[in-house]
Amino acid sequence: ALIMKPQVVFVLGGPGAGKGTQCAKIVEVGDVDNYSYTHLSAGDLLRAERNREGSEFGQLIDSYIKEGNIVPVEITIKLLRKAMEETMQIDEKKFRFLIDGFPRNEDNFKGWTSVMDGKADVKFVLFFDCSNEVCIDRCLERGKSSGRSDDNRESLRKRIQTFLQSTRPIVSLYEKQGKVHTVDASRSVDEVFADVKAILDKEG
Ligand code: UP5
Ligand code: MG
Repeated sequence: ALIMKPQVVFVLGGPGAGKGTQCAKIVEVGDVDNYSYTHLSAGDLLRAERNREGSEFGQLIDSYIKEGNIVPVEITIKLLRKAMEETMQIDEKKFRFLIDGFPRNEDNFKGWTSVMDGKADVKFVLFFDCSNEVCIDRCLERGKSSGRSDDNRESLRKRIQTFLQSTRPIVSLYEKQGKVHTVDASRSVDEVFADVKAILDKEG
């Protein structure tokens, strides 16, 4: 069978901007409206690898996440590639991916380019723009029940700093390529999704 080249949308935004929430909604409407995306959260994949018995990277991932630092790209790319390949093996029509929370810095960007250039197409970037205050409030609120080791004030301070210093420049880089759709993510889930849906209706 002809294996399609993965079509990728990178989903970026600060901690708590709503990347995961909006990706879940995109997947939900997928069948009805014809864009059937598979959601891959780089953070979720890293947390699963951290928790996997026998993982050689467990300790490293754990400390990086707590400190709000960005895990070396070799590890993240390996997990993303594996997830994409497994998805397409099960169903070859599932070649559209929302890659949530990646690439977060230059190391990620260069790693993706060197490994995936020609193997996957980056269609565009969905950027959820949200003030630091709103981001922090949402994560602290979620922290009451999320069990996430980084939903506390100290980790959040570092996550925000990492976002501004390392991830924002990557968004700018894609902006220069005309590939970014920015959405005001400080509004309600449904208001944000209305914009997201309009973008997807246009871009496919
Ligand atoms: N919520 C969502 N939308 C809302 C809205 N419009 N109005 C009101 N509330 C809203 O949402 C966060 C919370 O806000 C939820 O409680 C939600 O109900 C509510 P969510 O959709 O989870 O936001 P999201 O942007 O996904 O936030 P998340 O915390 O997942 O973002 P991060 O980017 O910080 O976390 P991620 O899991 O991507 O990464 C975690 C860590 O992993 C990183 O800090 C890093 O250490 C590591 N990492 C890497 O090293 N490399 C990678 O490539 C990826 C991650
Ligand atoms: Mg998330």
